[in-house]
Amino acid sequence: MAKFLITSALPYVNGVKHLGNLAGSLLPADIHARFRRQTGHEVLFLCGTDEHGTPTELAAQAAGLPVAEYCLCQHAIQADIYRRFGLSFDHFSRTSGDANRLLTQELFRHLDAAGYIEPRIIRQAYSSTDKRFLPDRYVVGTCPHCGNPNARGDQCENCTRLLDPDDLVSPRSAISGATDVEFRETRHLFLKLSAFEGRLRRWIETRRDWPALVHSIALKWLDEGLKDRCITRDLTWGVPVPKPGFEGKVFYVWFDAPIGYIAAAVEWSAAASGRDWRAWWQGGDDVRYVQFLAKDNVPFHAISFPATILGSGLPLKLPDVIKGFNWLTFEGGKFSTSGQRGIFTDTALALLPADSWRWWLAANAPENGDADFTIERFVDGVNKDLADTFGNLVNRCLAFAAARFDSTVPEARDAGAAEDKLAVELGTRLERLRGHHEALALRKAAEEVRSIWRLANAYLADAAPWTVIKEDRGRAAAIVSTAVNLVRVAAVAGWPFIPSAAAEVLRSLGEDAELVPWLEDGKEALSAIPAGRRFRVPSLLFPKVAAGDLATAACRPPA
Ligand code: B3M
Ligand code: ZN
Repeated sequence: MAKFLITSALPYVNGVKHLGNLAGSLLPADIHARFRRQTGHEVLFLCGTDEHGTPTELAAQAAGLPVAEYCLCQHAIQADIYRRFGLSFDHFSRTSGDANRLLTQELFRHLDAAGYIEPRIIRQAYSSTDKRFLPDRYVVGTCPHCGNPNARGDQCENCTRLLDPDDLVSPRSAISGATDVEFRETRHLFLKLSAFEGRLRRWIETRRDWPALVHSIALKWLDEGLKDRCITRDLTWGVPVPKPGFEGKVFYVWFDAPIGYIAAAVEWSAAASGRDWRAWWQGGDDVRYVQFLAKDNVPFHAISFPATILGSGLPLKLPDVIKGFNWLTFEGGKFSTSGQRGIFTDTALALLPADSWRWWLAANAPENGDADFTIERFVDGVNKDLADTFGNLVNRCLAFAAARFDSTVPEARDAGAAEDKLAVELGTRLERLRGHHEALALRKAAEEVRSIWRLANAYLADAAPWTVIKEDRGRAAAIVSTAVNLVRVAAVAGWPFIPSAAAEVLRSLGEDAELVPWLEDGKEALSAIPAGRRFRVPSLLFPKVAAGDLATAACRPPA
């Protein structure tokens, strides 16, 4: 059975992330990790905070803290939020840790020895007002490709193109706003990306199972021709460049950040005996590596990180699938961290259970196009799916069963045609659900879960045990037994999406809520809980939400 190495893009450490960040990598990765564990696969699910680079330095500066202290504290805040969101990482790492420093330097040495690193003199933005070089995000200006007036020195968020600071029109300092930006000569190291064009093209062209979005972004890059990339910076915070003549410089954040995926496995491995990171990162075809990330991260994952790995000559895995996401927008506009626009993960948790957010964001994931979050659609969606469908099934069924069958699963001797038909239908749906998960089709998987919940409700409504029991207690017992099993099926199928509510339901049924094995067969699924098992009715799982409850959701003090 294949092992699954799963990574989510590493969120920048610079402040609490918004729901768009959750929806576009962290959450889908968690849902897939949970599904694979459910189906009996060995899973290593890794993530961590991306702590280097100018965004971090700028944020630390704004917070008035030394950057290392700022990172330590912000890492802890994010780790806690993700734990409360039920993100089941095997390890949540930090790119500023020793493991990543050592690995980054090692990969660099291999690349250098293989001739893929070249020193070049470049012109770097320098501000006399600030008395310093202004790499990457320290300089902002107008994008030469799309005209976005707030493009950053490393990338335009609007058109996703990677930039060099001197591509910007009318550059200005992000620190002081100074426009006295001049370009001074400084010596830096370049990764010869152009040398990998052929190999990357052959590799990417065979990846027919990648989402079209990812495939086309990667191919567009290749079609435009790969430019060698400067991988060092005139900064002090970062991984030091281990090469004479480059003392005092550090690697560019996008050089060391993806190496953080490997470093996370190294740390995970070191934390307990019997773990070997090599069995994952140097594994053969028995390991499938799936990456989850937003579309602006695709070039780094499909082009520059693979080039780093290929060029190092080390036997490290390339991703088997890159699952890229579009944008989640907020009430018709952009979620924005800098503008503090939208709903942020900490606020979300203070307002509603994690599962409510998880469900809606997965069911409406920006998978095949951008998706818009509105309070109205959110409230409508979670009320219908979680309160009226899943929650109603659990409560209606278990409350009736508890009252009329003494909180004990009855015998199902009088099951008949209705249950046979249900079993067939359920079997088909479970198989479809599995297929959607395997295809990383998140929205379709959520849709199928919803259909299973609806099927269960429809069965209960049609079979009407509350009427039948007046004349035929045996038949009512069969219906109730089936329905209690359906509640279990609803929880097991929903578990990757709403893990804590599902676990609560399973516990109330006397089931193991830690290990939630997949259901293979409809008939078996309907008779899994033995007659005589005691159960309890869980307290209300999803109270109805009113738009007014969320009135404060998007209120954030300006950053
Ligand atoms: N921190 C970018 C982002 O959150 C970045 C991902 C790194 S993955 C190695 O958009
Ligand atoms: Zn642009």
